[in-house]
Amino acid sequence: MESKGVSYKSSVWVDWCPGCGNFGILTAVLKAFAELKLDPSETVIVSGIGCSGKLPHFVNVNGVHTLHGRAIPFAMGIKLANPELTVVVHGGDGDLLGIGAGHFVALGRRNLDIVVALHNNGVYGLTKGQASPTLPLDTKTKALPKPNIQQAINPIALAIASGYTFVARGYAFEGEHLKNIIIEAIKHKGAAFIDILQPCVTFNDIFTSEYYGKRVYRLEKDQSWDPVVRDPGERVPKMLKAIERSMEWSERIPIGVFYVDNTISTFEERLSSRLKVYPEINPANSSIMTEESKSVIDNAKFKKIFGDLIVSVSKRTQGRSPQ
Ligand SMILES: Cc1ncc(C[n+]2csc(CCOP(=O)(O)OP(=O)(O)O)c2C)c(N)n1
Ligand code: SF4
Ligand SMILES: [Mg+2]
Repeated sequence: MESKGVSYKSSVWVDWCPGCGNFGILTAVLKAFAELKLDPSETVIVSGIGCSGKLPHFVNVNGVHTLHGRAIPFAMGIKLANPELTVVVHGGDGDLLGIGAGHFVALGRRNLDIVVALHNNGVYGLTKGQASPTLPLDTKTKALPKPNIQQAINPIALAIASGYTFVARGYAFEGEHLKNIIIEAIKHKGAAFIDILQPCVTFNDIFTSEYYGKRVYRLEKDQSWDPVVRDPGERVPKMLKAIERSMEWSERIPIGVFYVDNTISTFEERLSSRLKVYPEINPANSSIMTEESKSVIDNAKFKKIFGDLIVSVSKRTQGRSPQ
C-alpha cells in the first residue's frame, strides 16, 4: 500500500471492533489509492459521523471528519472550490441515506465529479445498533427490542433515480473486487456511488459475513451484462435493467457495476459553460492578496473572532471521536 515512497496508511490506531467489515473497506481504499498513485496533497476523503466516519483518520491524504449527514455538502464545496482534487466521501447508511438523504439526491442531480462510498451495515453502528435506512421491514437485529417497523431504501435504485452516472456495489470482504470498483469510480468523470456491503459484527447478527459469503455473486461473470450507456438512447433501457437487478436480494445478491452513463455532462462542465473563467479562475487558484500584495484576510480580526473558539474546540475533542 505504498506508491513511489508514499505510504497511504496513517499511524492512527484503528479502533473498529475486531472483524468489522470496515477493515476490508479500508484495505481496499489504501490499495486503490496506491495503484492510482494518487498525490496525497491532491486527494481528500470527507466523512460524516459514525464508525464509517473514522476512515479519513487512517489514510494519509487530506481528510475532513465533518457532521452527521453533511459529508456530501462539504465534499461538494471542496470540489467546486478546487476542481483539480480527487474527492471521496465515506459515510454510513444512517449518515448518507437517513439524515443526509437530501444531499445524496442533490449530488446525483448535479453529477459533480465525486465518489460516494456507502458503508452499508444495516445499523447505526456508532450509537449502538438502531435500525438504519437499509434494514428491511420486519427484520430484528440484536439491539432492536422489536422488528424494524420501516421499509428499507434500495441504495442502488435511489442512486440511479437521482442521476449518479456510475453506480456499483462491492462487498467488504471481496477486497480485490472492491479495490477495482473504487479505482473505476475514481476514474469515472461524474458522481459515482458504491454501495459497500459491510458486516457489523457487533450489532448486525443477520447480515453477517456468513450470510453474504453464501449469496454474493459478480455481475460481470454474466457475459451478457453490459451496464455502460454509450448513446443517450440506451439510457432508459439500461437504467431499468440495473434497477431490476438491484431488487435481487434473497438467495443471490449481485455485486459489481450496475450502471455507467458517460453521455451526461458533469456539473463542472455545466458551470464552465456558463462561467467561462471557472476552470482557470476558481477559488483555489484565485489570489487572496489585494493588488497591493496585502492579505484580504485581516488576521487580527480573524483571531479575535475565531481564536478562542478554535482553542476551546480542539481542547474539548482531544482524545475522543465526535459522536
Ligand atoms: C445531527 C446528529 N444527529 C444524531 C447524531 C448521533 N449519531 C452519531 S452517529 C449516528 C448514526 C451512525 O450510523 P451510520 O450513519 O449508519 O454509521 P455507522 O456507525 O453504522 O458506520 C447518529 C445517529 C449526531 N452525531 N448528529
Ligand atoms: S459497531 Fe459495528 S460498524 Fe462499528 S466498528 Fe463495531 S463492528 Fe464495525
Ligand atoms: Mg450504519
